[in-house]
Amino acid sequence: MLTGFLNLNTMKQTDGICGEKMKRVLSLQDISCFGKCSLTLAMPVISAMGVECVPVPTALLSTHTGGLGETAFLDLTDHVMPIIEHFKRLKLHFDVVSIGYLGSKKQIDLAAEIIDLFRRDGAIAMLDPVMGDGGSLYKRFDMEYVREMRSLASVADYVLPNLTEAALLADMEYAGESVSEEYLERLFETIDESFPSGFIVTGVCDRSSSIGAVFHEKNPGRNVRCAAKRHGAGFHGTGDIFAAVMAGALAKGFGLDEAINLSVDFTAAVIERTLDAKTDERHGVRFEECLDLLTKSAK
Ligand code: PXL
Repeated sequence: MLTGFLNLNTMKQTDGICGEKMKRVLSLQDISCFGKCSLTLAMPVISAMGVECVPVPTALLSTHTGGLGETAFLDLTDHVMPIIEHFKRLKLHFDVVSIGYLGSKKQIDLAAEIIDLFRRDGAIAMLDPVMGDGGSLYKRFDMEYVREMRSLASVADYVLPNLTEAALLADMEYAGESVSEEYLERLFETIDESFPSGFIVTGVCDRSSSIGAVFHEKNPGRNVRCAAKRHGAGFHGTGDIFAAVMAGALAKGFGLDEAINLSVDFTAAVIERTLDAKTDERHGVRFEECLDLLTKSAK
């Protein structure tokens, strides 16, 4: 007989009954075993910020689909709603619902339903509309998928596309990573007309040697840039790192500027560490050695 442990049978299954509430993020995306992306980044990154990350895996893959060969793939679409229904029975509260890589129209529809369910209780809905990079769509996606993603983007509070995804969502041409102010003006004008959500566009370079995120503030109308030193190297999973830090920061109640700055700075630190370590681009980023920075700055 164990003594000194909580009696689990007498604990009521309602949220927050056991003491001080922790901020909590629901992270809906795939789990790829090797290659460091989606949930294998979101869970440690959000945890390092002192925020609970509750994963809801949409699929299980051996690796990401970015150049490591044929993946083993298990679709978990049919398991998502039973998990969510259990959470609802437990009356779990989420501060942020964060949506990452999805794989089908059915998963996009599920994501919209989950946003609707938890936003009623005050959750912030954040979407990383993962579809492509460098002007091309990732494997497995097509223009029909882009149209579906547009409808999901219109129900999120914040959308975090890179320039490729922003161009696809806005139905504009992709103009590379170093875009002019005039291009950004046009992009945000189209976005503002088509989406009620706030867009934070990532991976934007300027003429000097910096890279970062741009957010369009509607009132007063201006583009806010948060930038860090540019190293000219791209690593798989940096968009997922950015999104994970954003989710943790929004859950903690950081202001938008503060959340974006933290996400840009942490992503830049991780890229710098990965470059120093001369890591294979496909093997992902050396974020583990930078987590202490995040824990300190997310206090
Ligand atoms: O990093 C985005 C991502 C997430 N999950 C899977 C991917 C990718 C990008 O290629 O393939 C499975």
